[in-house]
Amino acid sequence: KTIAGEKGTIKPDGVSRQLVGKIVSRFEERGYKLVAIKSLTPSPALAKEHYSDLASRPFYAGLVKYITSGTPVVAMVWEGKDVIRQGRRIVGATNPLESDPGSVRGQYAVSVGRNLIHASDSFDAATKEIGLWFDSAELAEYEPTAWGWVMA
Ligand code: DAT
Ligand code: MG
Repeated sequence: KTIAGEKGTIKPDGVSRQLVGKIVSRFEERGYKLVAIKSLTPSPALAKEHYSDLASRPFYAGLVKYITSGTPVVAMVWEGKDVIRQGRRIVGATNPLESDPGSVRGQYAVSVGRNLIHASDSFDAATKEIGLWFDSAELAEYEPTAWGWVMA
């Protein structure tokens, strides 16, 4: 089953700061469909593969350590019109100094290394990440009640 969705992950700081509900609400209230959601502590292997594009960067080891700290993350799949590009806008720029104040990072984060949430940045990345974090049986197929009105 192929889901044209985006993969979002609330990072350990978002869970520890008890912002999960507020972050989930932004996607839900926008009208996106929650296809999958689970809380877990990723293994180092999963975190490394998730961020494999950044393996040569100086912050990579610290990034993997943060994501695998033991405080769980909340992995999500969201589906709907323009969800990848809109998801990036909901989340905000990587560096909170540049994040729009209305975005998740712009409202709640001040450090690039503790920026609360991951969001896929392309269709290919989303496809890779959904496959990495979820079994296809975990991806729900249903239609939210207002779907036709929101996604017209
Ligand atoms: P994004 O999470 O906005 O997609 P990215 O893919 O470029 O950003 O980097 C992944 C994560 O790595 C980012 O959310 C936080 C961390 N990171 C990026 N640049 C960093 C930097 N210069 N110093 C510390 N951490 C950084
Ligand atoms: Mg990225």
